[in-house]
Amino acid sequence: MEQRESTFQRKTRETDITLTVNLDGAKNISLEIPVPFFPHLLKSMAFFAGWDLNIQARGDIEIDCHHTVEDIGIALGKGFRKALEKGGNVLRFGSSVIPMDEALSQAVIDLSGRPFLVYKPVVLTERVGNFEVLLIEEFLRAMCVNAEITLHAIMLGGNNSHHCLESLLKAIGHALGTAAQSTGDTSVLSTKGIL
Ligand SMILES: [Mn+2]
Repeated sequence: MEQRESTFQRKTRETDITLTVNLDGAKNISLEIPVPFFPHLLKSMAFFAGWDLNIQARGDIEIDCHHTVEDIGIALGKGFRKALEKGGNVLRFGSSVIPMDEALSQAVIDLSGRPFLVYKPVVLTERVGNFEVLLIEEFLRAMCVNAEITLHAIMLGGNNSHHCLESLLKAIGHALGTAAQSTGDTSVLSTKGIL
């Protein structure tokens, strides 16, 4: 089977992003992203997905971090889809419930080809450090739309915003890793015969 790895580059007036993702990696993760806290979340997700992930990003963060975070979502979604399509059939569904101390989050994924995000946060602080928490929804939507996946990202409880976000991104990573597991056979897991 071909390596399920892809590189995606995107340069606009707002951001300049180069991303490489390997779905069957060894958890080699290298992130150069000029946004506080966000790389911590991405690293958690990539680690539990079992990916290699390299991202080099620059962006107009003097305006705010919105463009950079959203565009990383676009790049990661497109990179994921491209890598996935190099492989054979996959388990398609993945779900995970992951705690971090008092926080508990659930992620349910269908690599359906139909982009859809359901995001249900608990009440969170406006920021974690200097990271604007609202941006996580922008990131997840951009990733889902460009990866063409359905994602239900649900926080079941928690008080500490750092814990809530980190448990959610770990759950998403874990569920993505499961859903993208190769089945090693030729049967497509759809009653339609195609995803
Ligand atoms: Mn942490």
